[in-house]
Amino acid sequence: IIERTPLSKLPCAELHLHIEGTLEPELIFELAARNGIELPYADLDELRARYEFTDLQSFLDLYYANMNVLRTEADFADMTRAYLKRAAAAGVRHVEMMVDPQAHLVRGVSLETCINGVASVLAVSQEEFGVSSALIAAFLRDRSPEEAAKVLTDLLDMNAPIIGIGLDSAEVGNPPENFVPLYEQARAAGLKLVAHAGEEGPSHYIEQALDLLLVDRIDHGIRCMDDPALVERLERDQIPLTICPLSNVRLQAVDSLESHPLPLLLEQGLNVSVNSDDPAYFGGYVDDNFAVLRETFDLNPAQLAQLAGNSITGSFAAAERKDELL
Ligand code: ES4
Ligand code: ZN
Repeated sequence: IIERTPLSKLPCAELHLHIEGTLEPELIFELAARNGIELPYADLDELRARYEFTDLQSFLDLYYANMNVLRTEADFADMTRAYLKRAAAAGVRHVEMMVDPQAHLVRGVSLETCINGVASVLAVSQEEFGVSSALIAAFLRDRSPEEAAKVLTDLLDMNAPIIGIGLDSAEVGNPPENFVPLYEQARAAGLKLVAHAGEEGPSHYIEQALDLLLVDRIDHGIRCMDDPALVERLERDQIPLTICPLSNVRLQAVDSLESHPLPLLLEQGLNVSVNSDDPAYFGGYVDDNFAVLRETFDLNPAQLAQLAGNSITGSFAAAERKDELL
């Protein structure tokens, strides 16, 4: 019998979550039917058979294809509500979620539809689910920096309720240095800054995100392991790394969960947290990520509490909310 500390005793924040990555197969079929969209899969099993990935791109192909069912504000709202319900059950008390506006704009879905659909539910997340929340607009690094700048301008013009910007999608060959003007624009607007770096890309991209984009937090960052001086810097400056164990395993960013660097980074005093990334695609939510970590590495209560605490200190929540959760 495995002794389990109830996760409910560890309130945590989820800092690395793509809301479109919470779109479960059942909801994909429901939204397709509602919107009169014919799916290229006969049934749930046929769709589920596609969830085997060899790298980031093989996942992104399915992730973007499945978004096709998101057409109306209600679709975005229903997806967001389903996530918050599941996250609350996982012990999440605060979430900073990313949305990919460009992935919808290219399909002819407006910024208003996507942002208002998600934001309408985030506005009541505390009252309805006991989860405080914030929204981060993520930009697709495999599309042009000019397009990203235009979308950010539109978001600012419409007063979109975003607290920050992020950078995601295909990493290798699309370095942070390409997005310096975008991050300057966001910083000038008072937004927080995060970026995926060192997921599949080299450790040098993590340094670029810190030195050129001036990010507050790194999403993933696991490739810092290739550069001991960088690991030391991340520890010294307490740069939060939002780690996603099941994602890294499913996308083969690590050879196996057993070889995941999270325990080493935790041991070395870095601010690492546990996150689900795209839970509908990678085999689980935050509680599932904690469960596999605990089973694989036999983490003790102090280590689990440190991970949960890091998620709160690494968040952009107001000081009073952090005090409540710590
Ligand atoms: C993503 Cl796991 C991951 N990496 C990069 N971009 C993404 N967008 C959604 N999930
Ligand atoms: Zn991600």
